[in-house]
Amino acid sequence: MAKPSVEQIKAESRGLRGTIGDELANSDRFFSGAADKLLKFHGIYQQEDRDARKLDRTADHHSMMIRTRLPGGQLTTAQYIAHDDIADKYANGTLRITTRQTFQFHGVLKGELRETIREINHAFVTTLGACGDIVRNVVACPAPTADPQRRAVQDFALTLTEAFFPKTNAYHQIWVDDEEIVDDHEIDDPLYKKTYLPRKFKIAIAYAGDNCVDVYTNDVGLVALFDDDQQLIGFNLLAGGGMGMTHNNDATYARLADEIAFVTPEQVVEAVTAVVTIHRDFGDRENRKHARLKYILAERGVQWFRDELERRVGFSLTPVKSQPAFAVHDHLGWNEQGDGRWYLGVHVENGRIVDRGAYRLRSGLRAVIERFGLSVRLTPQQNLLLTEIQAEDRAAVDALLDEYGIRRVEAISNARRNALACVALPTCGLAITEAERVFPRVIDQLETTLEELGIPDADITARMTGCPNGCARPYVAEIAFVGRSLDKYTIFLGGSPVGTRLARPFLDLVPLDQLIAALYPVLAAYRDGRETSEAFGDFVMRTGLEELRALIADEWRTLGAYGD
Ligand code: SRM
Ligand code: SF4
Repeated sequence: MAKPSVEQIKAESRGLRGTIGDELANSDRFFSGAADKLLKFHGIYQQEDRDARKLDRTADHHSMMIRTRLPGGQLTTAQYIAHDDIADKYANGTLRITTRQTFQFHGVLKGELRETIREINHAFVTTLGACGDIVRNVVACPAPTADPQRRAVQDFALTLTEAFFPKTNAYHQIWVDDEEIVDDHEIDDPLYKKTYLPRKFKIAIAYAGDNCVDVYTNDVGLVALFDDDQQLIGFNLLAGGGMGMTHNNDATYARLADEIAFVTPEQVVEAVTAVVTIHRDFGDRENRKHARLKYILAERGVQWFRDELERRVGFSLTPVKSQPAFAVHDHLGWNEQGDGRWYLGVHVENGRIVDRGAYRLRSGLRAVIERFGLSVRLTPQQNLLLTEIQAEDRAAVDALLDEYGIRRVEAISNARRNALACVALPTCGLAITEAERVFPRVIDQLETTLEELGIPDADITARMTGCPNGCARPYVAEIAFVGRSLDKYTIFLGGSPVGTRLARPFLDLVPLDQLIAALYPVLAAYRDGRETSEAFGDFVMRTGLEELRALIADEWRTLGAYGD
């Protein structure tokens, strides 16, 4: 019998129930294929430990990844501590900050899944809608601010989260309540209906002038605009961004969002809802690789999209307003909140909060958060902000972090500070190569090379992913290493330092241990040929990829240029 399609599974799921409840009660270590698809809507991915599988193919290595949903990356002290407790109690002893300001737990066993989700909910955090064909965690610039106008912008992350929350009671019945699981889902979700969206849908909110959220890579990006008196006037609405692509498949591609319209704060929820319904109604439900909103924009055109959007909202669309040029602030180090209090941005390499030898990041963060009762914000660069710190506590916070060997951002090179890598092996089922586990060593090599070239402070953004899906948003980086085949990567170059231009394929099939060596001549050319304060990505595009490729050692050039 043919396997049911995802569309069929959703349609027949009775409000995302499927067989999850029944299967939770059996003693199998994993869920069936159909339940597996629905679990994603509940924030759960069934995975296999690929290291363990390599060593022993006869044993079962299934476990679950759980993603909590944290709009704008915000957590209270108690919520952070609850996450930290769960990491030991049910998961693999680490917490993983994601590129969309959420936390992931890895290694949770099926038998403990219900307890885990229940404890997450007891901390007033949900996992519902963290994954699946639905609006995902809404990302927003995390910088805490006392300014009410700027805070209002961050509050839209919560407003939009509520607007797009799925209307099913299955989640609570299965995971949280002690009630019997009953199929009482007779009313279709008015927004998502029976089949939800054709694919995932992502929203990010940026302040004008700070693209720390990579706003152009989202299905919907909102850029908050202020007048001369710093009053919020509204948002430029962008649509149709996305990173995912497949090697050797030209029908798939990374795309930056188009600028669609300016909307006032009163119009923004209605406008974004209308965009979500355009995706719902026009997205491809046959081919999941072609189902993101970006393909609708690319194929039907911006004018068609604006007309359709205007038809669906109760107001006339206004053209986008001019906005200041973007920079990217990672919000690391000590910063003032504007109310006499401070926040401290702590660098977390590739988002993995773990104790390693003398570098006891996990214990140290817990200690400082508990001792000073701090709230936390996760950043889209996989870092963490400790917030609401009284001025008089700053020295004590520093001293406590020192005790745990936690490096201050000033001690970290720009190359490392800017780097992002996705999870990849051993948990990600789609990984072709390593990313998170090897990227620190690649950055070591990049640091050494930049030092040798006499430009140790070069402010270059490099990202790595274990496959072309783009989870660390590699295609907007100045340098991207994208997993291509066993231990080999495609190198992309030329994204803008502020996330407003896509990188282009440069070299293909470069082995992991040669990534930086292969780029050495390009980095040297940058040192010699850059204009004053010219960013690396801008230098690459001004010089031209062909000219730079001519500098590359023959052994890499003869491999052929990917995508040309
Ligand atoms: Fe992602 C799938 C991890 C951000 C594009 N992503 C996956 C899965 C769930 C693998 C799977 O489907 O089996 C990965 C789980 C790995 C693991 O073991 O934990 C995974 N994605 C991640 C995270 C954890 C990367 C990280 O290191 O931080 C990020 C979680 C975000 C969150 O909290 O919600 C993550 N993923 C992204 C981003 C970046 C973003 O959204 O800002 C992208 C590119 C933007 C976009 O969506 O276009 C992204 N992930 C994908 C895709 C490609 C989608 C496409 O349109 O083609 C897949 C594959 C899929 O969906 O079939 C994917
Ligand atoms: Fe997995 Fe690929 Fe995403 Fe990395 S980019 S987490 S390898 S799906």
